Amino acid sequence: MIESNLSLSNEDTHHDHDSGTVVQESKPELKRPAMYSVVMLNDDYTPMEFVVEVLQTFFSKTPEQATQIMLTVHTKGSAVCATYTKDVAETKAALVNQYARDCQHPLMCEIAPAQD
Ligand code: TYC
Repeated sequence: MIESNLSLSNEDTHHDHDSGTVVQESKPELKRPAMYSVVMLNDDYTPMEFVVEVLQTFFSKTPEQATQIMLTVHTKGSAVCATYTKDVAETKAALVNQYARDCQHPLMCEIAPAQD
């Protein structure tokens, strides 16, 4: 049986008039998803130009934005590249880490719960 859940609260149940079966309505999925940031970490060896290329390629940054983020990582130790849902953040971090490995650079990204 197909029933809309849009006008029902989380606790609502229906008594099916034909069979007497109690139908638990599905919970409306209205909450915004948890968000995670991809955080880039500094190291002593990855060339600055490579970091800028990564930020443009994987995070669609302009050359100016990419340079600013790279310099923040270089001077402060880390910086947020971008914020996504958890699945996307995990995938972006893994893609960057694999690409850096493939290119034999120690550059690393990790993910962290976004600050609101
Ligand atoms: N610290 C590196 C250097 O001096 C540059 C760098 C910047 C490396 C940002 C990693 O995420 C990074 N060549």
